[in-house]
This record gives sequence, structure tokens and C-alpha cells, in this order.
Amino acid sequence: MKKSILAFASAALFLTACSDNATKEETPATETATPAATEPAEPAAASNVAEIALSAGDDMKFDMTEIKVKEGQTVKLTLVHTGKAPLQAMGHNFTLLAQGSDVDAFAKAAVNAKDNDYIPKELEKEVIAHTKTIGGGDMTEIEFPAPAKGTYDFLCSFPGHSVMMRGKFIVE
Ligand SMILES: [Cu+2]
Repeated sequence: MKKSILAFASAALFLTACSDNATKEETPATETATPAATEPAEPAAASNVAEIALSAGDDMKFDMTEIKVKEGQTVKLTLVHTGKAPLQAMGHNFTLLAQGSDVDAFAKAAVNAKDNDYIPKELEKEVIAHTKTIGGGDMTEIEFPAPAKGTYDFLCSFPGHSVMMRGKFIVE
């Protein structure tokens, strides 16, 4: 049974290939069906960027204490300082720490790291990504590849801020 269908199909193919004019209307229909089937691969690539808009003001708080992204995404994070206080008094940054890093120990060391934008040099290898420290009315943006699936800590490493300004960065 199968054999005869195949024979018929190839005979039909042979016929369409030969009689070009008569079957022209049918041929484009089957051709357009093929690209449509392969299209869904494209939107996946477009969503590969996680755009995160984080803000903090003079109240010393991030507006998000939980940030979620997906593994493999590029994280585009914008930090906006919505306050008015200058950097010296109310500086903010976003600092993402590697798993196993101690937020409190990092914050404590950061107090003495003003000359390195509040990133302690001896703990730099525990930092996955960080923005620069900004003052009221400023904004800054960073881009980095999302780390492996898991939960990470983020904080503002400006002296005294991490008590209020910390959260979880979750990679799903
Ligand atoms: Cu801060």
C-alpha cells in the first residue's frame, strides 16, 4: 500500500515538474508554508535581553527587592537615583555578588573603599557586576550576562546603605 502511494507521489511530482504552466498556481502555496514553519525560532532571540529598571531615592530604598531574569539572558540594568541628595551624602549603586559571598562582610569592607567607588578591591572577585555610584538626579546603566541559575544577593555598597538596600537577584 505504502509503495503505491509513494509511486503515485513521485509520479505526481514528475508531472508537476514537467507541466510547468498548468500547475504554477499550486506550487507557490506549498512554498510559503515552509518558511512559516521555521519562523518561531526568531522571537526567542529577541527576548534574550532582560531590561531591568531599578530606582532608589533619598529614602535609601531600592524600589525592588527581588529581580528575576532567565539563564542565558543579557541583563541590561538601569539604576536611577530619584532623590536630590548629592553622591557624598546619599550615593547609590547596584552591586551583584557571587553566591557564597557575605553581604554584610562585603558592605563592611566597602566602607573603606571610597577611592574605588565603594567596591573593596580585595573582594572584587566576588562581584558579578556593579554600576558606578551615583547621586540624586543621576542614572547609570550596565550590561552583563546573567550568571548560572540560582539566587544571588545584590546591595548598594555605599556606607550604611546595605542594611536597607539589598535584595535577591534570581536567575531562573
Ligand atoms: Cu545607596
